[in-house]
Amino acid sequence: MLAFLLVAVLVACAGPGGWASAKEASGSGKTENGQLAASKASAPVHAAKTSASSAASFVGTHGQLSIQNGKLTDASGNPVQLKGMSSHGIQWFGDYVNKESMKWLRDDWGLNVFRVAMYTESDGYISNPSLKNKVKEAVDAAIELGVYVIVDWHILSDGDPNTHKTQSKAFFKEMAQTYGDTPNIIYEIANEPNGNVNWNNQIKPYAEELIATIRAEDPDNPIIVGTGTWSQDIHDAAASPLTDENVLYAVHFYAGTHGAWLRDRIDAAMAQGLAVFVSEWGTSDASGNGGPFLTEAKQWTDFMANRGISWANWSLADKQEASAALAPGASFTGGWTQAQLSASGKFVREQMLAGSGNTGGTTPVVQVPTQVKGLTATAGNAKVALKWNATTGADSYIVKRAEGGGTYTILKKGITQASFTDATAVNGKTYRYKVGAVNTKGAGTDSTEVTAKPVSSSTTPPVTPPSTGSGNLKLLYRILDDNASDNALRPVFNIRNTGSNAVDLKNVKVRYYYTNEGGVSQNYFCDWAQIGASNVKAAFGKTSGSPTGATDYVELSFTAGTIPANGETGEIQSRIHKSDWSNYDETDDYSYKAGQMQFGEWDRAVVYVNDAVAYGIEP
Ligand code: DCB
Repeated sequence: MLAFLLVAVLVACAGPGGWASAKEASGSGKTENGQLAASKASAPVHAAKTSASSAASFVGTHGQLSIQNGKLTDASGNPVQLKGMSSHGIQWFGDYVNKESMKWLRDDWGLNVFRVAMYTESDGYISNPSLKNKVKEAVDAAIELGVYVIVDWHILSDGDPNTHKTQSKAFFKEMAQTYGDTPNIIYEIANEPNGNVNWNNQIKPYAEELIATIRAEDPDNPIIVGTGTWSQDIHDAAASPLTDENVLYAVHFYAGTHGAWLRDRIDAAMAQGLAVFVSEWGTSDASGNGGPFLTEAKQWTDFMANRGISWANWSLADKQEASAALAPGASFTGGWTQAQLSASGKFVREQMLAGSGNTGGTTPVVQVPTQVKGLTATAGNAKVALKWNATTGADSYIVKRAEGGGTYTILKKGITQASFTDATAVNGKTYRYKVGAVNTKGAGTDSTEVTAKPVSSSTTPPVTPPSTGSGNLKLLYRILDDNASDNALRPVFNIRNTGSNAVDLKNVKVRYYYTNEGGVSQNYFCDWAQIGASNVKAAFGKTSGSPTGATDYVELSFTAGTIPANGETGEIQSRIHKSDWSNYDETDDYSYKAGQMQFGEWDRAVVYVNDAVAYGIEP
């Protein structure tokens, strides 16, 4: 609170409120900046927009950023460390990018910068240019909330930033024209160059062209430039830096993969005068999963704090992967309790709050939780399994039960997960259930009610595998990205059961055959599955007899679930990487079908039931 008051006083002294005063403050003692301030102040749209943010906001206080002596510096000439979150790919997790969530992050986490990660490929901007609207929503929100915002051109499978240079230039030109007159925006022109590209031949020429494009519209806001090998090769940039004065160089790290050697590289580059921005880092390993490695991550956050290096953490998403900050089902609009943060999210929030002058969680007024939504009841043998959506503001849940047409009584209090099994239900009786969420302020509105009638297992319909390796199962297949030479295989499967018996997934396997160039070990990730990604397991194997396009296979198996009669598993999104992250050539892979972006039957991947071929043709 004290910090808040001080800030308000400082800004009040600097001039008449809001954005213009911040700009004027930047002019004090610096003619060059003063002139810029004047020209920017004449841009009506954003002057008006920005003044909507409170004068004591972070950007209101710090104003125009620049690089001075290799450090990110505010309008008053003081070094400033920005800390915040990166979105996940906005084509997948864009729902978490909005003014409400950003406000929550600002007030409860101490965030002062937000990074919008707009993938170029993988269903990103190149095939879906309307993603630009999400970027603009984020920038507008950041301006209103008085925080900085990084617009990230998220190249990844397109390792060479020149691949989509034409689109990149048009995109940043528009961003700079629209937002160049606010001090909020920071441009990140190439997330992670990788593959067969290096600083001198591809990245630096690209950066020079992009910087010229941006500078024609915006003379001074910071530009972050990615470096080679997924933004780890800062030494190459240090050996041949760019001439623009307000450039920062990206280093990205994942605590389970990158350690002291990369920190040493940063120190060496800083000693050579480079300004470094860790515009993406994760507590996981470099796949985005594994860990979280919090001890290693703490070495990194301490390192960055000691040097004043700004950072953005990957990622604001509820994906089932260690680097995601939110628990599955967390609200899109903030209000997250500790239970709705992942282990990584809790850690990152602490690191963001550290030294921010914000004690977190004290500013927002606690309100009763919102109504519990999505309640379902599944009857079993003498039990009923209840599930619901994690609810904004909930510290715990209360399950209430009524028998037949009777009145409700409390069945269980203090539940901290979004599920509960009623093991006291009696077979043959009909029960009604409701769930309410509570916190220190009180109880929210109960959910709508659901009913269930448990029955003894002898009367539940049998789950039987098809008698023979029958024709009851079919495999539907599609690809998640159409880049056949990046570092990931991304087949998506959906197993369809056309028979009249449910099939127990424990008896089912799927094999996908391909060539493993280089023969290194590999890792499998189930990115998403309707049957639950954690129920999908994978093993790698080698074929015999050298069939064409199939040195190796990955075999999926399932620890739970059934495919209902005339039903499907739903999507099983798979991703396979080599342990050294080198590229695949998928074009000749036995089970790969180029261009198959929509589901279709595909018999070049094989479904087994009880280890006998049930569908498809082995290579
Ligand atoms: C970077 C990317 C980022 C990626 C994370 C973690 O990639 F900038 O997009 O995020 O680091 O790998 C992951 C998400 C996953 C998603 C996947 C593909 O967390 O949910 O499925 O992107 O879109 C890196 C960083 C470092 C290295 C390799 C990669 N490395 N990489 O050092 O080898 O290959 O993606």
